[in-house]
Amino acid sequence: MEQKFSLWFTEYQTADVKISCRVNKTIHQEKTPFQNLAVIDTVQYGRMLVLDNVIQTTVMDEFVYHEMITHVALNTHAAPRKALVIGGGDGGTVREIVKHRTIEKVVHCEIDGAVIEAARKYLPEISCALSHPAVEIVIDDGIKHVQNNKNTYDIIIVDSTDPVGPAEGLFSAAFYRDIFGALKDDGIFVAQTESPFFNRDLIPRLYRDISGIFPVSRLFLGNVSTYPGGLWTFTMGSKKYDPLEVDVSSIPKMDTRYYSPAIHRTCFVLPPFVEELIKNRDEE
Ligand code: AG3
Repeated sequence: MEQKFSLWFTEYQTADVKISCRVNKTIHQEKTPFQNLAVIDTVQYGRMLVLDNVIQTTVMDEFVYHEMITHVALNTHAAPRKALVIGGGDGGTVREIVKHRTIEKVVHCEIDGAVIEAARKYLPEISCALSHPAVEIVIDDGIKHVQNNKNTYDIIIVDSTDPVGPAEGLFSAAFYRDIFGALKDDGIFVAQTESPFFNRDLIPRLYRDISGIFPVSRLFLGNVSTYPGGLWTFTMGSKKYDPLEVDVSSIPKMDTRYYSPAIHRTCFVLPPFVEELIKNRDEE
């Protein structure tokens, strides 16, 4: 029998939980001005992007996250034309956005150009739309970008790393207010908001902040096998449209593997332990 290498990559998902993946090969490693970046080829998940030792995305399960962070919001908006992605240097979110026929322009604002370069070279399946004619790449701080571009976007997607290090400011009420200002009158914002098992302080705070700024706020779920706990949350703030009022039978047929019109509904059905995180405590 062929012997497998005993080379493993380990992420500490919390101080007390770790995930390990058997490695075929380290494809690339560098220290950027912002973080440590690695692309690793793993036996189970294929190539994965790792930033500061945290799994960002893998060729095997990236579709769940990128489809959910994109299509729920874009199919809630009547005609999204101009979208902004903050973070998401691997390009997966941009790839999903350009599947929408109304989209004319995607501004992709990533603070660390090295992530984009590595994704282009080593993760072509994920980064393939980065050279799409509608896409403009801006290497800048997303916080500055939303402050300087008022009333500009139909959709803003915050595809960030965990709320430590470079992404910390992307989980603040001040940033959400700037996002509100950068959206048009019927704009929609969505962010990845971590694990309902392990981030039980963060999620209620974010939800409270977002619902204090946007008339419509909704939390929804997807299942990302390599993220802590698997079950993952996304939070939407919308100025006008409610994702629960979408006529799902009118959603155009899309090339997706997780998102579907039925999932557009069911992703908002929250198990009680998740519902509890966003319950308005004043109403009790
Ligand atoms: N953004 C990373 C989500 C957080 C993952 N956390 C973790 N594995 N501990 C995803 C970037 C994909 N575009």
